[in-house]
Amino acid sequence: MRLDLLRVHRIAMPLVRPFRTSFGTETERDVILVEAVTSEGIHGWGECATMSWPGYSSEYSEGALDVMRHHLVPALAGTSMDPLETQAALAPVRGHFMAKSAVLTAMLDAWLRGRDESLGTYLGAVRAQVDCGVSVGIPSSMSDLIDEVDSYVDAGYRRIKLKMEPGWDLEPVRVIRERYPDIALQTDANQAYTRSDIPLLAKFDDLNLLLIEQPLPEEDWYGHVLVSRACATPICMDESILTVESADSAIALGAASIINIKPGRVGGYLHAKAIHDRCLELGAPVWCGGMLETGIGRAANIALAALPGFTLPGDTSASNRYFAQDITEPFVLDDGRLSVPTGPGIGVDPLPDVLARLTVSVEELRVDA
Ligand code: SMG
Ligand code: MG
Repeated sequence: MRLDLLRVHRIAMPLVRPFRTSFGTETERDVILVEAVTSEGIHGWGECATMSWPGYSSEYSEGALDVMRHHLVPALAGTSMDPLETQAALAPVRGHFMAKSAVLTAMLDAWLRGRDESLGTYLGAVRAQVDCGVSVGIPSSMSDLIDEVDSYVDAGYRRIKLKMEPGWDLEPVRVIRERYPDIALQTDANQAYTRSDIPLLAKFDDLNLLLIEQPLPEEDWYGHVLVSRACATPICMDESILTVESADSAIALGAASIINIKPGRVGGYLHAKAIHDRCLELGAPVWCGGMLETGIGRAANIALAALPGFTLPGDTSASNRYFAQDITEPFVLDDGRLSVPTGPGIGVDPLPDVLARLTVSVEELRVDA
């Protein structure tokens, strides 16, 4: 089996509510779906985790498209569909992990469909359902926060994550902790603090949080060591972790004790599994992050979250947390959990009519033999 072409679909997905973080607000997901078409006519799908602008990290959708067109697709010339071989073919291109992940996942999905094997089985999933958390954006008022959290608790989510930034941190988290004394609760700063905020971060110790995620800029490794020393609350890294070695460094240096694994951020599911495997060896818990994925990216993330080291609930929420209409059959919460797809590959397909309705543009990238 050979790769014939990659079809890149650009889709506009309105979010059910704006999602504000310390770096900006998303109102619509600018989604790139990569469709791999093989010489045998098998179609595989991968979703790019980029947003339309480089606020979460340096990657963004136009940049991902550019690197796919000019660097990734040309690098695939002559390779087989074997996942290790395709991953190796893209390795000479530095960075651009989200673009690589989308391409590699589409190819992996096609390859697995050809073998009639599910992604979960291939990765080593050990459970049929995964515990789900939900990430709550920075709202415009405390009462909006309370209403949103109430709705998620009522829906059965097993963990609540509150986005925070300077000026919206200790007080809202305390309000939610007092309202829900026993709920699993954590925060995510998306790099919004500096070393001078360490005394403030230490005050979260009173609030019995699972973790504080990425308090400082992604490059500030020693700063995270200082935060970890000052706080009893476990520190988790998201943006800083790009490779197995960075995860290993985070744990060894004491910069973090928990790792958020996002397949897009680390260059695909094989790298994500490798980080999981290393953290499992080290005894460091991991959990599956989210990038407001459609059902395509979500299906694959849920398969990953079923690996044994994913012991904390992920940002793997139900479709209706994000979209009125998902691009696949919706993922529906069942007692705070989502089921791992069991069909071949990622186990889901885009609904053709929905895809057609939401598509902004389609581009075919041919792979030279
Ligand atoms: O997919 O539920 C989701 C979003 C989870 O909070 C989430 N992601 O830093 O962890 C993170 C953010 C990045 C979102 S970029 C808009
Ligand atoms: Mg995060």
